[in-house]
Amino acid sequence: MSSIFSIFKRGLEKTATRVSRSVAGLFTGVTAWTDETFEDLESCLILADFGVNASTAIVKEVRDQYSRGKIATSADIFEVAGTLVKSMLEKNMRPINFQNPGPTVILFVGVNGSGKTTTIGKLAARFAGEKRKVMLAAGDTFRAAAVEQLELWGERTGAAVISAKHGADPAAVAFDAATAARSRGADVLMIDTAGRQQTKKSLMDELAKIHRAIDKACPGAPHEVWLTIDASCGGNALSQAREFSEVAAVTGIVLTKLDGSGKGGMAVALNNEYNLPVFFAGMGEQPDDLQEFNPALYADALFSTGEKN
Ligand SMILES: Nc1nc2c(ncn2[C@@H]2O[C@H](COP(=O)(O)OP(=O)(O)O)[C@@H](O)[C@H]2O)c(=O)[nH]1
Ligand SMILES: [Mg+2]
Repeated sequence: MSSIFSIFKRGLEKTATRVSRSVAGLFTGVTAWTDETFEDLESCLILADFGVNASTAIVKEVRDQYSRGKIATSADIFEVAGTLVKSMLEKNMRPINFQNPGPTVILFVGVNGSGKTTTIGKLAARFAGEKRKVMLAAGDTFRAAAVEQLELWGERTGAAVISAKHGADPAAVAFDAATAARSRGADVLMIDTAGRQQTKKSLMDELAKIHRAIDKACPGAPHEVWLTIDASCGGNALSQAREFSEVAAVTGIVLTKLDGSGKGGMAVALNNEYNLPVFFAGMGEQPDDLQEFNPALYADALFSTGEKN
């Protein structure tokens, strides 16, 4: 547990430092908290990308407890914020919809560069480590490099990769992969997709076609549709989430690059806006840096000033 906490702590360090500095700054030389103090506190949280709704809720709780004389220091604020953030995140958590018998089919969607292929590779390593038979489908047929990138992860993790030549129909690749996953008795099939299309309508059509192809080969699948989001995009991450939840039946989120910026509050904003569980968080480039999302560790890493073991 301690090492996983240290991954969260390191991954969220930039955000935590930024929040604690700016919040502590609000209280230097302040004897009584005023409307202005609370407004500034809200701005600090919004700047760290907690989102307007969550920031308002945190400030409301802080204000409430302050007026009842329950809290008095900036350290108290961290405690209130940590507790609230943890419970906000927990309410959307659920286990992965693993099928028994398999295959469990997980479709990955998200803009180019958000971390789909890397996440699939890292999860292939994780699931293989849990003794699951993993297969991968190179559904991003747009770019030859994307297929090679997935094949490399296949070699590293021992997962079979179903691919087709550059420019092939991604729905056909998904169909072949789901068929193969069934006949070969795979436990998990993860399907990569391209993140870009000329228009939103064509992206929607393509994802719907992939969805139908998977369901045809493997009735009821995909069992999960995960949207990868680059947390360092800030507000843009929220608009990506909106776009993709309109074009695909997204069931969960993988938040990547939490380490990349001081915008680690994004997990909270996404949760509040879309009520989707965050399944994994990427906090660096190493396989171990992709961790199962844990609201308590996340909240502690952001708001605890002391060390935890
Ligand atoms: N720092 C950091 N980099 C990441 C993380 N996840 C992915 N990346 C990097 O982001 C870049 C784009 O990732 P990729 O998986 O190719 O994105 P895709 O286009 O959605 O498939 C690569 O250079 C990855 O190494 C993360 O959690 N942290
Ligand atoms: Mg890719």
